[in-house]
Amino acid sequence: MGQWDRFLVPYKQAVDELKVKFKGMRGQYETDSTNSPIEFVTGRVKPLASIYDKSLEKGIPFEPSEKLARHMQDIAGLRMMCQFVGDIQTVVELLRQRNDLRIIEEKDYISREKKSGYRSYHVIVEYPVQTIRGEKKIVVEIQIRTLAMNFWASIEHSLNYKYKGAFPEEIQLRLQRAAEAAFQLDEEMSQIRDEIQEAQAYFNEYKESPGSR
Ligand code: 0O2
Repeated sequence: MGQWDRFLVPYKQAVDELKVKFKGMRGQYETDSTNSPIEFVTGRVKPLASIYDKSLEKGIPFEPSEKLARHMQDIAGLRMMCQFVGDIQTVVELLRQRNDLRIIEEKDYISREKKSGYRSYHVIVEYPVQTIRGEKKIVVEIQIRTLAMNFWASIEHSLNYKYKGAFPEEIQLRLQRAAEAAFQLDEEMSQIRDEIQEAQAYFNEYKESPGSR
């Protein structure tokens, strides 16, 4: 096994464990027949090519080291998607209450979006994994965002690969307008949240016991 593979093993373990735990949170809401603030969860270990690009950007030597682990906080990354903007704070609160991780930093790109138009709430945590050589604390970035924010971010992210961040003016403008439209969509959906959730609860009940209404 190469040095990088060995370095990334505990990151993969952290991502795998947290994915199970966070999906479990959603499952518990379902069992309680309560609307879940978590719609779905994804996770990944940052691909080596992205670690390389970011280490160049940040001026960190590209080697599997403690220095890299300290300065690159998103080698292990989880994403928690929510239906409504209001759910995001509920999820953050759920994270604050957990005793299997320690919050190091919170970055609120929702109240103050990035210049690109990017919106999300980032929680950087320290999560201990148990290895055969003892406990290892792993830094994990958890991005919490609505489905609309996620849609925008994934489109912008793929365009970024093509243009390396240097978007033609026309595309830049459209992306900013699209970010604004996604924000408006979130606002509108929040306004009719009660109606939507009542319909979803009705549908879930129907799935469980058709013919009871
Ligand atoms: P990938 O491919 O998702 O891994 P900082 O040192 O705090 O200023 P840093 O470490 O880059 O900056 O952290 P930041 O900006 O808080 O968050 C990093 C991650 O957030 C990014 O990882 C993206 O996943 C996401 N992100 C931040 N800004 C944008 C943006 O404008 N558009 C999109 N689509 N995503 C964004 P990576 O490493 O860039 O990419």
